[in-house]
Amino acid sequence: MYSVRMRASKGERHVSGAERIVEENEIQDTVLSLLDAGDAAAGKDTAKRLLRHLGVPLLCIDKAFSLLENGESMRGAIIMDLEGERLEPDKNRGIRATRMDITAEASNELRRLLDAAGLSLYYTHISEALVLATKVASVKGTIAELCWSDDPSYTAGYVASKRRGYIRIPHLKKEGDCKGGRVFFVDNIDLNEYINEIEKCPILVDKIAGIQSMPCEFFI
Ligand code: WAQ
Ligand code: MG
Repeated sequence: MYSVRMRASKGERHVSGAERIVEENEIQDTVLSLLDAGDAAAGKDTAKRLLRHLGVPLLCIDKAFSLLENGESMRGAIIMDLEGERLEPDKNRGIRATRMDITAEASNELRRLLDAAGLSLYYTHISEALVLATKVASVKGTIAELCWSDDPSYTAGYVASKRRGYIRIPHLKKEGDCKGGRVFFVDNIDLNEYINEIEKCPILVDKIAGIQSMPCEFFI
């Protein structure tokens, strides 16, 4: 395997660093992804615009970001209503979306599309997150989901919704930051029914609609 290391500095000042150990066929994608020492502030801005576009009030968006940026790590997700109230019964654990998977056929199609888009390195993360987000978006009462990983070396996240699909944002935090999490924004739900559906109803993803670039109106 190969060690790929990146360090960026301006004058004496360290700007960012990251490293991976990867297989030979992954070197090129890895170098590109490390060079893209992207701008988390711009990513957050894009995510906020998307959430506004989906009808999530600014108050909720600000609260959600502050919870994910500063909160303790949770096993599950925050449920937030459109007044900004947290509804999950256990605030330390959150609610866990479970009982979901993807068919072999849809999974192959996803792999083919990600390869073509130069995203094969992220296949596992994307596939897992896409399946989870598809389930969450399909449950009645979900307006949108905001997510980014708590893995310090994984900066990507997404805004997902039934209306606009899974919108991937490569940088929602800086390399090395171990804060992350998920917020399900909901409206008009019966809480017990909602939790029951998220946790207990099985969902099998059997079709991938496609991949496209983010509509430019969401960039700053
Ligand atoms: N149900 C609800 N919340 C969950 C679940 C679940 N099954 N699993 C994780 N979470 C919450 C929990 O608070 C974690 O700390 C947080 O989400 C992040 O989980 O490249 O890797 O597994 O397009 O670190 C998204 C971008 C990556 C993928 C998400 O999440 C891409 C990721 P992680
Ligand atoms: Mg994690």
